[in-house]
Amino acid sequence: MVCFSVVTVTACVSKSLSSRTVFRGTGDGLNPPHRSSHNHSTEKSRGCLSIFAEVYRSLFICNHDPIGCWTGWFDRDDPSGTGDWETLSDLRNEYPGKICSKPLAIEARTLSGLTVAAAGDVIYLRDTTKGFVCRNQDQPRPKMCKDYRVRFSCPRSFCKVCWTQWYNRDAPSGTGDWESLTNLRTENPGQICDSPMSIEAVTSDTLTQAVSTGQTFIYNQNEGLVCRNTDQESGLCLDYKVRFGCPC
Ligand SMILES: [Ca+2]
Ligand SMILES: [Ca+2]
Repeated sequence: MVCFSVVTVTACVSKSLSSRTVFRGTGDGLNPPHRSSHNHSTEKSRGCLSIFAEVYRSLFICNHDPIGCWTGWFDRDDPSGTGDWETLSDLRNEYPGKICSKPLAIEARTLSGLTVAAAGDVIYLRDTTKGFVCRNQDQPRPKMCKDYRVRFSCPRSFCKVCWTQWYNRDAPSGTGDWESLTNLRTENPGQICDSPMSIEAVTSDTLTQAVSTGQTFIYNQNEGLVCRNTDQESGLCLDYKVRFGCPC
């Protein structure tokens, strides 16, 4: 996989901005943005546009989706018996078709969100062929395993995502633009899946991809987007809208 250099990106973006070209996202988050039809352009910027499209694609793949997609979180067992058994064979039986045949990575967290390292348990098994097991017998008595959930990274060919509608619940006129998943779930009950696989955010006016605005914010599928005015050089966030990618 080839990533373009920062120098190339900077030069290209600089040319684009000088010619007042605005880039728009295509909506699926995986394809390059296209140019708004009412913006000025020059031959230089058009050449730059194609470069930028490829840069965007490469940056997106390299920085945001390095190995495909993550499944939702799975939690089929609790540690009340011999331990917390979240094995791939059991999970596949309970959730047919939800996990790819050859996961590329596995992540385990406690139900409260702690990493394995932070939880401090002795883990018996954690790999992409058998899954995850924490045995109570491996913990110093009388400690038991914590309750874990797991998810798996799968190849791109497995990544089927269905997008929710766009949400824009807030404007940055107060402390910032709060499009947090918690707030959106509260205000739109039952509309957003339990474990979104991805998120896309764009500005509400020009549909610019959030990652291209240069602003600082929290931005992930587990928390949504939270942009605080105090974190911006300009002192004001742009107005964003968000949508979430869910398992189909
Ligand atoms: Ca569990
Ligand atoms: Ca907003």
